[in-house]
Amino acid sequence: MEKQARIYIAGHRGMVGSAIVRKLQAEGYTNLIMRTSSELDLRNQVAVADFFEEEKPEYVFLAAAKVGGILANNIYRAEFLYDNLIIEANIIQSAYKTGVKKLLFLGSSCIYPKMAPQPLQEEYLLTGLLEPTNEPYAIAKIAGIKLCEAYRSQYGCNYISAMPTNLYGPNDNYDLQGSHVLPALIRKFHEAKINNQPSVEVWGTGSPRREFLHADDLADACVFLMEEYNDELFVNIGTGEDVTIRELAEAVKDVVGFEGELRWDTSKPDGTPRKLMDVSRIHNLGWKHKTELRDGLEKTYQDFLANEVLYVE
Ligand code: GFB
Repeated sequence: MEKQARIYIAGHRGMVGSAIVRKLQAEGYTNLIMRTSSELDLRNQVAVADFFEEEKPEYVFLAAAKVGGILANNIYRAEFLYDNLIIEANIIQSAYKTGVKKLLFLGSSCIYPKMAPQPLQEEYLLTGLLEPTNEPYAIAKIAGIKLCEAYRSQYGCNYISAMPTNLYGPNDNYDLQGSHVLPALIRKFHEAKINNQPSVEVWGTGSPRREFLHADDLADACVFLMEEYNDELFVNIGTGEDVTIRELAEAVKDVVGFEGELRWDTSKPDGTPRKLMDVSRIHNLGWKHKTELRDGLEKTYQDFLANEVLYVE
């Protein structure tokens, strides 16, 4: 990508999109195109087509999506399927119609079968049943991968896809009903410490395993792939290491400095037992994460404290 190339970051205000913007700015890319959801509703096909005709981006980071944790995915099943399908279809079709040079589509590790062998290799896609709690979201993200493959096959579009593992970092969602586990635990332990609560409720049994990648590492990988990678097969992005939810809770408790007890609410779903990514392909391409979980937790708690009013509105 040339430094003055016209680069559109769809979803620039989200945790992933804002990390990509920070990375591109740090790398000296000066011509970034961004629209808030009130300026451009990506579910509106005509508005998206008009936007692409007007702005003619050369590169597109497709980081816009309706995202959420296990509870939100399981409750708002229609919205997770419809919104994500329509956003990716509108952007990919308009990118093709206006001759975008290259597009990076961002999926998720939940695209893999619930009981696939671990660690998850890209080849395991569609080899088994999905995890029910996030099947709508997973189907939408699999459709996005297939759209990129189909536009490459039929029209020769250089559209690539990346599958990040569970993410955390600045501008994460800290709403306790809709968020992912890591930000939820940071907020729960922090508020319990401040309010001298005797215990913190953690969902499920604590036995599922999860892999966590800092959003700044993901952004670094996305810019790396946009600059270096041009093949059809999508690429896993992760750390290649996972922890149990219990281990994560103990680590967040320690970082926040909460001294009470953990209480496990087993009425809440565990979700998929494990979804550790096999990251050998991206390692072989020359990329590796930099932020280890403990350091990332400490950085993220400091970011939470600095932005608590904004994050907990
Ligand atoms: O992060 P999370 O919501 O999503 O849940 P998934 C991960 C695990 O943490 C589950 C447990 O076993 C939860 O039961 N957990 C414990 C909690 N306490 C909490 C809590 O307070 N809040 C939350 N949210 N979880 C998502 C998919 O699955 O992964 C999305 O639903 C997306 O579609 C995302 O793919 C990356 O990791 O289970």
